[in-house]
Amino acid sequence: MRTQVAIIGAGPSGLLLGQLLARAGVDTVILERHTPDYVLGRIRAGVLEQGTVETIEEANVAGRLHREGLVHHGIEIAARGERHRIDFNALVGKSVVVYGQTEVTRDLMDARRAAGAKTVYEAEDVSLHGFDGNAPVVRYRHGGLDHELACDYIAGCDGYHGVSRQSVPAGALTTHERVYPFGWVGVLVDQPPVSDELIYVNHERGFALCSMRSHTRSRYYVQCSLDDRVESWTDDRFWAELRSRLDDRANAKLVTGPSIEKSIAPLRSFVAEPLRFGRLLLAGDAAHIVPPTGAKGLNLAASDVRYLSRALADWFRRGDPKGLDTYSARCLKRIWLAERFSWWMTMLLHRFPGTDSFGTRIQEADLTLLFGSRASQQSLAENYVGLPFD
Ligand code: RFL
Ligand code: PHB
Repeated sequence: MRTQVAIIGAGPSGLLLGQLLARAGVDTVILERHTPDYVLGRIRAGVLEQGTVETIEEANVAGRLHREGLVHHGIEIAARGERHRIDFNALVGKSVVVYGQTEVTRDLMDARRAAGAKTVYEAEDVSLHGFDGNAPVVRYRHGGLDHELACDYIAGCDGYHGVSRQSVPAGALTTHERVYPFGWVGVLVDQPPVSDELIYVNHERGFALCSMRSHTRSRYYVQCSLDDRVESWTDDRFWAELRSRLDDRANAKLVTGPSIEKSIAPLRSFVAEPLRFGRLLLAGDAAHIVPPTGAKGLNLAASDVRYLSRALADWFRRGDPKGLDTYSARCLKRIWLAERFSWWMTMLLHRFPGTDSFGTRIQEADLTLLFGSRASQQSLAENYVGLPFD
């Protein structure tokens, strides 16, 4: 089999890239390790920046997003018994859209199927070869048989644990990492959200977040210990812990119920540089991870894919290598800005086990600055809604 771009991974990065390239007339094959149901079963991000929405529009898959997505003009930050609204409209004249990653992925899967583009699900033992030359090849097993996919470029969209980044020779890659001493336990529930907007909570018992997927489906998180097991978080324990971290007004609105999904995510910051190795290009979580506090993971993936789709289209249509040559540097500029913001939101809102009095006072000063300074609120708003593309 032969294609122009072999895409490894059918998460949001791989599917969005496939759709943008299809619209540019570039042929792709996606190889995905899991089944479509497995991919759709992972409950992850919920907030889309305007730039992400525009990229999804460019891929022509924004119909349901515009019908069902909830436009949010601000968020609330709760700390020290007060709730402060960060008014995106007033501060930066922009908004975000709440629409789950699951739904984005489903829309992209449907569009890919409708376009007749090939996706091989349950592709095993994917291995990447020859990307340092002109004729890369991807080998994999499917249905008990060995297969070979020849291509012009390989897009590594296979997430943090994928094979693409691991295929780069040691020494060609520089990595930067921060592991945080806690995780988030998240619950999805078919009950209306406590508020029209997201509430981020800094509480002495730890961080909490009230988010949503629709007017009837809520997503809640609480900071948990790194060695917690999901089985030890019964629904009753989760609701009691969440209640203990929310203010009276939020608690009066909280409707609990049986969880329809529950999972624990560790928090990590990670960047691998550069994003290009000859004819292998990394995008999304394959190249970088942010802690979810700033809602940047999916948006950053979409930002890589926006640059990559244009770079590949320019190459295949006009033989213009400029986009591919500058791909890594352009992505990394945005990646580091999102890494900084996600790290800062994480430091601001969590309780760090073992932090000394200096660390505690600095966090308090950061909250005082945010609540008292329009400039500080504007900086948060500017980053949260998404920095401009160059
Ligand atoms: P994904 O979504 O991980 O998709 C990668 C795909 O590649 C497949 N794959 C392989 N396929 C073939 N061969 C192999 N060897 C393969 N290895 C892996 C995988 O099965 C998968 O289908 O990466 P992508 O597309 O770059 O998308 C990135 C986003 O998913 C990610 O940034 C966000 O979901 C991050 N994230 C969150 N972001 C937010 O903005 N808000 C959140 O609340 C939020 N919660 C989360 C998250 C990420 C989590 N992870 C990674 C565990 C919660 C969790 C639990
Ligand atoms: C979510 O709805 O899952 C969500 C929203 C905002 C975040 C993280 C997660 O910062």
